[in-house]
Amino acid sequence: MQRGEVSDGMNLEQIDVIDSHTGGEPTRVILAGGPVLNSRSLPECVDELRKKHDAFRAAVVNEPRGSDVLVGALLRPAQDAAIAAGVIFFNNVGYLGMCGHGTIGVAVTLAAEGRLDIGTHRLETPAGTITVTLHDANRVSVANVASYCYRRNVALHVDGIGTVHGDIAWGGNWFFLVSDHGQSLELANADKLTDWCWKLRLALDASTIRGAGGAQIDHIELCGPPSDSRKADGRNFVLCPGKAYDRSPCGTGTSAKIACLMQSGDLLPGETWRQESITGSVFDAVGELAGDHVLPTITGSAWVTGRTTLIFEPGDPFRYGLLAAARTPVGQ
Ligand code: PYC
Repeated sequence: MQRGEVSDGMNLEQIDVIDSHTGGEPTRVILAGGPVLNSRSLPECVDELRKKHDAFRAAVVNEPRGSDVLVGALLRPAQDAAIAAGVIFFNNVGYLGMCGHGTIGVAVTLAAEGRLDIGTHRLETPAGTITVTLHDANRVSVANVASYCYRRNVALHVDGIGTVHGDIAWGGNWFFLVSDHGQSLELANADKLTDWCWKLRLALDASTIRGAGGAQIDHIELCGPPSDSRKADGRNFVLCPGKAYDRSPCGTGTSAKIACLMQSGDLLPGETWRQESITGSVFDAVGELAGDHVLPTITGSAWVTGRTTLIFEPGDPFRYGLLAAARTPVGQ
């Protein structure tokens, strides 16, 4: 067996990774090792990973080697020579269609490894092809997948909270964007915000409210005013599918947000929206209108935080992650 190869989804040795953070939110890029996938298209690869090698996902990002907040990125050779690489993002409970902070982390990581030059490159994700522009060692713009607001002002009854209203929007993942939350979007309030949003998430799953084509809405985004209007135009708190909150302003969540703003005429094409997270990190977002969709470009910075070899000893009782067996994604 090759170094790091997973022969049956349960047979890991060593995997080389580089960790980075984008606006506080971590990304772990797998440089060497990982499952041998027989599928060609990225959506098929995700399916194969989910069905045959999910232990690999859990082992790479979950405790004791990672944490709930970590997003993993598995690189794949691109199908098309004009595309630099394919990338599959995953988290503590499953796989993401696209990940904005993760894409910025991947670009900065590949640049640090000498595998991506300053300039513009295309990457393939399960949600579609995106374009990244590496401005320097840390600063990256991501021209994300076409985004849109699907439904506005949808009422949701939440036990113990009452009725809240949200816009349902796609930015590469599905979001329920809530403004009438009455919550203080402060880092010191993160535990309370997490519990509050999780109640919304459970209520959404129990309801018939879905994204287009019946898709599960697995990200909750609370929107509010910025800490300082000289620094940002809005602040958010985004709760991800596995109950971890995004420390960055969330690239796909910011895309969903500006899609809603642009499609209601509250943000003009070419006008910059500065989206702040509860940690105070900021993404700049600008969009163009394209028919029923918005084409968002998100700009942020990432920094490499570590180079590590993950080791999977055969006798380790938590070889595949502490919570691998215990955790089941809501609604799946
Ligand atoms: O930046 O798009 C993003 C993201 C999604 C989940 C965590 N970060």
